[in-house]
Amino acid sequence: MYDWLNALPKAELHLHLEGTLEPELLFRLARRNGVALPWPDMDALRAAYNYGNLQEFLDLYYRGADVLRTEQDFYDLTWDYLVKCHEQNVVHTEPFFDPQTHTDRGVPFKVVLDGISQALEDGRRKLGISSGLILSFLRHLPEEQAMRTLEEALPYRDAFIAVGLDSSEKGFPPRLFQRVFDRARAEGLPAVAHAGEEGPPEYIWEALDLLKVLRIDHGVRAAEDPRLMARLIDEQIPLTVCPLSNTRLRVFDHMSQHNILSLLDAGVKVTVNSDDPAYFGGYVTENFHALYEHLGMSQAQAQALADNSMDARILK
Ligand code: ES4
Ligand code: ZN
Repeated sequence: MYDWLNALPKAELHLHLEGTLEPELLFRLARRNGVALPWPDMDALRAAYNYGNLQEFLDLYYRGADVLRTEQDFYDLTWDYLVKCHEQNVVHTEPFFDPQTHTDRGVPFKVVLDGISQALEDGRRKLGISSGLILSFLRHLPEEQAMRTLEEALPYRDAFIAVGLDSSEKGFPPRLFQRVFDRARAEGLPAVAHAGEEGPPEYIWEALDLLKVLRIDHGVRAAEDPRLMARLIDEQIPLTVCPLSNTRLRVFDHMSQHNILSLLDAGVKVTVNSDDPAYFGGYVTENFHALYEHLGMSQAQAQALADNSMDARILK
């Protein structure tokens, strides 16, 4: 079944480039850039990949991202991910990057963007993988900083297909970012947002009604709200679900309790994605395979999930 799932042509719609930083590359870049690390070796780092919730993961993810300094670093990070896509028949990807994670450390916006964009271009040319980059704002920081980031990005408007919203969810509702999303829309940039991962269904309503998103990232807590479920089904709003992420971050205690196939069978347009594969133990195929192993996903369900991912692309 692994090989069959791997061979399915699919799109990935929820992937943080910073979350593809494998321990090997992290240590190599630390050495290349002379960055001191708090872990003596890769095994010690891997031992830290044991999170009680989203925030515990994010603390490690931002710490890891500190080794990314040069344009070449961002190129290498993105290229390694695209090679994985190629191996797993991900024919289209719409990855996120978090510019504030880098600009707040003094890495210029253009350094980050140029490294990523060059790798995406090489991915199109050498691997045949189509792609569109999503600029994601950090919701644990004030809206003014997101607005400044958007303004810094607008000279490179054509390098993006959309804006997104990520980082710590609880206590940072989508409504706090309405003005920056209004501004992005006025510039012709569509939106997506993380909502209903750890946060309540109300955050999904706000993302739809105030930020006017085309897709919800995660969204698994929609199942708690029957009116919201009816809307997602009626309007066929895609949810970019990340099964291994949800179990690693304890959104569900065990994969056998994950609700993705119930959502699919109820008529919700759900897709399978890897979120932060270096930190959660697998890329897209491993996420599909976990659904087969623990939820008894059929080939027809897998095909429907893969078809949904192709349909839910922003870049058609
Ligand atoms: C993230 Cl799993 C997850 N949730 C929210 N923000 C994120 N940034 C990177 N991974
Ligand atoms: Zn995410």
